[in-house]
Amino acid sequence: MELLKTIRGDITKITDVQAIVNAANNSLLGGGGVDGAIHRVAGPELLEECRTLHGCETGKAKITKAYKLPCEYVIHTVGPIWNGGNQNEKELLASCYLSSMQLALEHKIRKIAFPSISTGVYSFPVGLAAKIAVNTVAGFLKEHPDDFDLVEWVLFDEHTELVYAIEVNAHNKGI
Ligand code: AR6
Repeated sequence: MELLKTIRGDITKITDVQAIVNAANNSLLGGGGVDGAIHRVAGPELLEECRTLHGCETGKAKITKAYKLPCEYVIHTVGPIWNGGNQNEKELLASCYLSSMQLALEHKIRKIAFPSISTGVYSFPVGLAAKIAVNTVAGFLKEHPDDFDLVEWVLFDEHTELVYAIEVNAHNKGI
């Protein structure tokens, strides 16, 4: 079975993982997009726990319980805002994936779902984001070959799903 997958859908409805990743902002106090959807479904206790974390730096990640979501944990990471590409955006996006995977490892999370971090409100180009996402996670899995069973990207729209699927398929075929 392949470790890396893509699926089209709503990440708040995913039932086959222990953790979902939230594309949050520095405050960790909620927002629009996938962040808004996660807070809505998890309920107000998620915001209460997030208040105790005192925000998160761009490229880093923090973990909470998942409350009413059908998984155990939410890993909140803060993607970079795309600003033309010369402001460390690529490295910061890679750092989001590494920080999230590292937290998952520390919590013995073997199945995890990501959204397309930074490609909505934060305007990161989808093709570049997909390459960074898949290459970074694949590199991490290579260093931790026995620690994960599934990493899936849950993509909200058809175009984003297609772009990530191309990267994941190329990786799975060893291209
Ligand atoms: N499930 C999966 N993907 C989703 C969902 C969902 N329920 N809802 C939206 N997406 P965005 P960003 C997709 O804007 O660019 C928030 O206000 C969406 O179509 O959610 O990292 C935060 O608080 C897009 O492909 O995140 C921050 O302020 C992808 O998720 C800011 O937005 C990411 O879009 C973060 O911006």
